[in-house]
Amino acid sequence: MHDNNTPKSESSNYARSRYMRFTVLTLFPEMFSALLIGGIVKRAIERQYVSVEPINIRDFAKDRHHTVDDRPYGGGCGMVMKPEPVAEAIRHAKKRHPEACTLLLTPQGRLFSQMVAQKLAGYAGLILVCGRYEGIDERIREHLVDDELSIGDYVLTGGELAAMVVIDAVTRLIPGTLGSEDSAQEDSFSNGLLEYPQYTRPRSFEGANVPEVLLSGDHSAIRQWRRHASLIRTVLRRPDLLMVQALTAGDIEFMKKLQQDIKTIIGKHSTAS
Ligand code: 21W
Repeated sequence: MHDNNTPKSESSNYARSRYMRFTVLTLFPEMFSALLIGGIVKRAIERQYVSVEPINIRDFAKDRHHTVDDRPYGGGCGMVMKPEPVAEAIRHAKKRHPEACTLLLTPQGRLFSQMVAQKLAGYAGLILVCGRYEGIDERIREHLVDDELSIGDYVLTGGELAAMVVIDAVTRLIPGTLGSEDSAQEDSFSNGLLEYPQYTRPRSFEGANVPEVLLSGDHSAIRQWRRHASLIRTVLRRPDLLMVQALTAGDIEFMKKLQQDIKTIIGKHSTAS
């Protein structure tokens, strides 16, 4: 597919500090053409910030029928991916990219997160191994991969969509892949809070108005309103995030005021009833 082997030479663009090579080992390489349909990953590939090279594991099967699966030892339903073609495919990818980190996508893996994405963005290459059927022979995991990733507690039909999630999240952390107007630093999860609500024109939409402060031009008031909105959202929807988030003195003050307001309301309510 988009095997654009060479990054733009560093002399042609001194701002280009990093280049990421994704090599995907899969039985469904065609699935990865979805990344070329549109969006930031497509642009990053076109502008040669990243490359995505899907490699068909079946190409490494040696027998006449290119067999990649077999029945599980010990019995049970379904099929297991044979170790030999997967091992050959991994060795092939590692030989071409000795600096790459080899990751197995599996429901048993470490939970993928923004922090993991940031760490992965520091590698020069990632080799993403996607399983199908009931999984890959355990000896692959033991000897040929550096780490195992899951994207969440739900059951997919294979590792390919998970690999694309990793490619998407890591690509946008490569400097230059986001437009200048956008910054990965400002994302939710990067500051540890959920994002504040966003609005655009029209000012009034089906009777719902944009908050006045956002129209005020008072940038300090806007910054404070957004911070407060982020805090409220995070308290209500993801209090778990606040337990690890470093809150400022202003944040604590704001939340104390909220707490006081809630207490006042509850107090009035119980005296009234
Ligand atoms: C789903 C493979 C379920 C195997 C032992 C005994 C990669 C994934 C996947 C898949 C099983 C990720 C069994 C979140 C996911 C993935 C395919 C269960 C049956 N094993 N992140 N019986 N969710 N899924 N195998 O499903 O490959 S990352």
